[in-house]
Amino acid sequence: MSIEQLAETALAMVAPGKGIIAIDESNATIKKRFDGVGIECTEENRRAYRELLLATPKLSDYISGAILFDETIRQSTRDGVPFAKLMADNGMIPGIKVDKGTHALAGFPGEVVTEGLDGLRARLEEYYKLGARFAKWRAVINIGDDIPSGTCIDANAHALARYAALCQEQGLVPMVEPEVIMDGNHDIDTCYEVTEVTLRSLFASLYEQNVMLEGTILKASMVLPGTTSGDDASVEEVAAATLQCLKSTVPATLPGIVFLSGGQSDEAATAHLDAMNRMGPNPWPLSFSYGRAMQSAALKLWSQDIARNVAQAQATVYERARANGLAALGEWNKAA
Ligand code: 5MM
Repeated sequence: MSIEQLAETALAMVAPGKGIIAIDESNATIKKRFDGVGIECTEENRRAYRELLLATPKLSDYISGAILFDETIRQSTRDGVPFAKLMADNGMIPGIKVDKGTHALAGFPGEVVTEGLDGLRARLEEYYKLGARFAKWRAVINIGDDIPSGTCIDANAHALARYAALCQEQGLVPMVEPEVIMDGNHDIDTCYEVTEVTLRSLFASLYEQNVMLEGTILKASMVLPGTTSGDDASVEEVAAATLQCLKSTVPATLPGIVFLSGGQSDEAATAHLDAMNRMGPNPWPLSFSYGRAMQSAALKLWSQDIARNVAQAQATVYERARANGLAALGEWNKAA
């Protein structure tokens, strides 16, 4: 796969006013989400829910692609259209989560490393055949007493870079996601420092592994005070700190940065993205790859009557996509 083709896909993922919907919850995570609203976590309910999301009318107005889970990329609509085909037919790029989740980092209590490199080349080859054109791997960095350690940050960066190199070899754009977790009583400056060190380590590893940045997308967390810190940061403070941190660590050759929502409210996730884009021009397009901040409202609505509420839930997905698409341009109007 040529770098030009990878770069073309990467640029399409962050096309002006468009972002990604993350629906790559593993079965354990989607069970938690379904349990929260009283939906039984059967394979058919997971399929029906993912169909609802992907078949939302005119979703591609604001959505360039979706990250799927292994089970989902093998599933089809009720009428038998494979989800990857449904997406491609509607102008959206299929993506696939390829990490195998986080595991305790031996010797470092409280810290985790993401696994999944063994056999990855063959899995990527299969996902490409199934229609995927980008992949995602998420590393988790926790903040707490004396953590994160440099060892944890570097181990995760190394795995992300090895994954990214394999993706490019197999023709998939790697979305690299080092998530600095919001939980904890740390202040916003600590989150800034941890995010800065994490991104420095990541880009050093990507360079060492010969990853072409022109064919790579960063999925970043925002710089926020810890959820139990009792601190409040204004929308402008979060946006300014996040932008400053990214500008001092992320090369301008990267085609784009998309954010995760990480447990922020729907409105906060949209407002922060909007503020960052209003503060531009920035070196790269800044867009979204939200999971919860794209889905929560729709899931709640659907759960009230899964047979009858499909269209209503889809209207909610469209509304969230529209708000975030406008925020990706710095044109979101809270009141509208
Ligand atoms: C959708 O959730 C993804 C994680 O799933 P597992 O924990 O089951 O592997 C997650 O990587 C997600 O893509 C990102 O964190 C963005 O989602 P949020 O909800 O943080 O925007």
